[in-house]
Amino acid sequence: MSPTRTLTHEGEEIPRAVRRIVDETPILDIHTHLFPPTFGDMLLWGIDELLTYHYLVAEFLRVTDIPYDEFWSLPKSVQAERIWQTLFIERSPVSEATRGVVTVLAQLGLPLVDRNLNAYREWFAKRSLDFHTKEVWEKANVRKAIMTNDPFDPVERTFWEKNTPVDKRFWAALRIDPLLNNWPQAAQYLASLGYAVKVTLEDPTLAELQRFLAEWLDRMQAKYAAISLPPDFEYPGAPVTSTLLEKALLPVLRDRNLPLALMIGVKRGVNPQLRLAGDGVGTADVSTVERLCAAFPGNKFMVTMLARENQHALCVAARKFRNLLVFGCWWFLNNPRLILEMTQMRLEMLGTSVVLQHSDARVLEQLIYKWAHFRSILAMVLQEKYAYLASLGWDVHEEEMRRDIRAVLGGYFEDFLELRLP
Ligand code: FIX
Ligand code: ZN
Repeated sequence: MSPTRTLTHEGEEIPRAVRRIVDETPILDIHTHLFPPTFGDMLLWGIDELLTYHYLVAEFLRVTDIPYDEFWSLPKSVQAERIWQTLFIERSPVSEATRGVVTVLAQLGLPLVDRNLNAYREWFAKRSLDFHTKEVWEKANVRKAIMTNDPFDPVERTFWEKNTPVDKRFWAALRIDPLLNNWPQAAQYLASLGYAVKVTLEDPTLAELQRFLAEWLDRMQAKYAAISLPPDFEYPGAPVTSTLLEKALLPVLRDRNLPLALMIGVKRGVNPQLRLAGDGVGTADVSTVERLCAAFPGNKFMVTMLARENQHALCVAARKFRNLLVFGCWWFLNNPRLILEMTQMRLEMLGTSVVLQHSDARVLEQLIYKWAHFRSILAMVLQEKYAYLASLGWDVHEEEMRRDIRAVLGGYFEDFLELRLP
């Protein structure tokens, strides 16, 4: 039996080496709601945006009796002040979303003793957005962020139609929720854009729909198309849904060797008075993912599911289908306890053929906390995995750790993009 090793091949203590490499590895963040500064107000940033993040709105509204409409009528700065006072001063910021704001303030070097919101505001007000964006990117150590780009949003659409520059830190993803979730409304909107699309899915409409998809995938140079779906999403399912997938979306994506991202399990508007904060979660059927992967072996699917209950079966499905990439601890799963469970399970079932996390950042500075918090958990999980290998005498090389960590922090998505299926 070789002597128990606790060092890497290069002679560094394994826990220290893992943490260092996890921190040093730049991240490809494959799902965010961020935009480049050239997209103007679509890029949310600063302390008031951080405090009015819909996760915090939900946590605020549950502990106050303010009428919903009264809250929504308040200026954003007043909403932020109420949330700061209620969740950070009258209560300790121990939830993941409140703790995240404190992480951001700490990493940006702002004093936390005084808890002076107006002093924070003055600091942010003095920041030039370009410099600030650069500093946030560096602190989060993100190499690219993939956006959520919605041609059904008339505001965002104009930025694309004007060929607004997108800098190299950003890639696009074509988001097309209305297509499968509200086809009649989507058809009406596409017709208003000049596509000869009717609600009845006859061949001319399908051809026009393929033209729309191709034009926007190419205009954005999108890396994937994405749809969020309710827990009861099924394939085969409603005839319209099956036809839209089989005769429009999947053929166009296959021709371009681009994946379809399915984000399954969201119940939109369970409490509509909370607006963006009003969505809920439901357990979905992983069999639908299996049937899609089996029915379309030449298409690539990226899947994240919102219910904790779906995670193990999704890992099993990924073991069966090489055209299935599992990604992220999405939304209500993005809490340390669940991230730890999912990260261990995914590494143990999929090795490094998985993208373990995405940030879902809506506000620029969230990149800092979402990735700082995840890196701590990833390091803890990998320290145990590599220490075990070393204890048996396996030679743990730094370059191999770096390779593995880059994969699970987005590199595997790049490999998946290159994958050409027969
Ligand atoms: O569908 C999505 O992209 C979700 O991530 C959003 O709808 C959600 O509001 C969110 O930002 C969760 O983190
Ligand atoms: Zn999202």
